[in-house]
Amino acid sequence: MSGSRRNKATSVPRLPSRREFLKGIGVSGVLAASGSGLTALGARPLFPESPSQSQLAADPLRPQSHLLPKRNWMNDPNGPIYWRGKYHMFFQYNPSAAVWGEMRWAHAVSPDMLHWEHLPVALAPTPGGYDSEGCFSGSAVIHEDVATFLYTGVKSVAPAEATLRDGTHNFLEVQCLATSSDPELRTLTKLAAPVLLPPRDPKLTGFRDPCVWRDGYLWYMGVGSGQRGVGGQVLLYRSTNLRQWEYLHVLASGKRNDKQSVDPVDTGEMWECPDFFALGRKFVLLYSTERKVFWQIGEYDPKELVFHVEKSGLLDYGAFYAPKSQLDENSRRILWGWIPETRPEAEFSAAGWAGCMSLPRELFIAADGGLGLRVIEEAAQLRAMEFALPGGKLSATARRDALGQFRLSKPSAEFALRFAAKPWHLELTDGESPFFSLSFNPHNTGKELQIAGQSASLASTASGEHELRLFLDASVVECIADSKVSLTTRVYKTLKEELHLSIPDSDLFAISSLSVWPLWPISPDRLTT
Ligand code: DQQ
Repeated sequence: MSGSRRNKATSVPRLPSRREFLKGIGVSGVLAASGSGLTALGARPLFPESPSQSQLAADPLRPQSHLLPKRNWMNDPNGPIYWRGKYHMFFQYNPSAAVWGEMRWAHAVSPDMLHWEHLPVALAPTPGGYDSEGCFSGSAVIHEDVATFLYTGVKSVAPAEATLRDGTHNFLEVQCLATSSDPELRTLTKLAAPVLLPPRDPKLTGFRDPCVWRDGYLWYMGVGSGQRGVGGQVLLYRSTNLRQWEYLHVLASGKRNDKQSVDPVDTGEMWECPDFFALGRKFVLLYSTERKVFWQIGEYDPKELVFHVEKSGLLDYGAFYAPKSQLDENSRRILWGWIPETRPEAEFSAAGWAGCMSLPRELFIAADGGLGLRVIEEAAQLRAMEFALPGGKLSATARRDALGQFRLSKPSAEFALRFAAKPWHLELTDGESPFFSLSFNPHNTGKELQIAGQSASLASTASGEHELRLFLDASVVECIADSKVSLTTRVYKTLKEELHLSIPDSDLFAISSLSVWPLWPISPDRLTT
């Protein structure tokens, strides 16, 4: 489901379900007979063309400074938490192939949110259990000094009983709990029964992705949901112990639109991965639907438990989905998102890996009351030697000569630009063809910023100046402009030669400053750990 939907979002054909996928490669009979899936095939290699570890490590399209599993598919960040001096990241993961399926929680740990070590899978489906078809997204909190995980368990049921009906799957979704007393969170113990069942309502479009927060001695949980013909919703529950939950009311709700699709995520009638938290003096709700992530900022009435939305917007214009936030050790609100593939499924499946985690982004309330975001300043430790285009009174010729010195041996760099509200265009090129291009045109209303063929709206500023930070990491491009507008995209090109920068003479003075730092990889190879 999720994988298929995501790839529609990014103009990639729908992914097959696991069953369809296995049937496609001729193993459905074996699967059905064994009942236990991919490992039951004995000596017959299931993915004969699956790349080796060294091929994966050398794949030039694999990011070097982002978190991703050594191989196979990943999607949403789950339960990111700072615990006992370390950052723990869990994420949706398929251990068997680079396509969505068999969802479980992979686990990685970091001292600094940048460098990661992979640990064994933390949560996996229990055969015959309420999560037998998948451990979907959720949250981690600390309750009475015990790390506690709330996640959605899914199992196949008859269509009439299903809460997730996307045209491919009929899943019953229930909220489940697991705990860990292990300081490294390596071992999670599940409760025998779910802690929350879905409401019985034929119009329900889904019931998943719990986000959990505490207010005093009470716990609250928002569950992603919606109503057919009405819109997406977040359902609010309350508990004292995370085990018994009382339904309160709808915390937030979308509007009806007349889009038609079997999958309610496509019509906006199902909100996935809600995240609700205090930020400065306001509250923020994030939710994912129609392949995009939206934010709402407003006041939260602590007595009535009602969220009054004041401002709303789009979190990212590109390939960024199902984000989840956490507090870091200094109480900053840090956001993580899944960066999906935008190339055809056959390509990423053959590559043996799919998806990566965004860099950590700090959230704040911007001066205009909207959502502000920036890659954490500690990412500067990944910078190698700076190239800076001289500004000031230098002539165009002197600037051109300086630009001519610029070389990048790998597509892995951070760019920082300041520019006036005048059109400009730059290309990073290996001499044969542009690797990617970046341009700004204040007259192109609603599409002022263009990156590798994708556009974003960048409104004028009071000062008339803009700033932009862009991280290029192999096939991943993460760009944030004016600490407000985010555009994450993918570029699937391999380099023939070193990259250089090309800026037309006429545009040289529109860019008041340009710095580029090659990025240090976060591990000795491309395997993250
Ligand atoms: N991905 C998970 C779901 C969630 C979706 C399944 C969003 O829990 O709704 O992999 O990408």
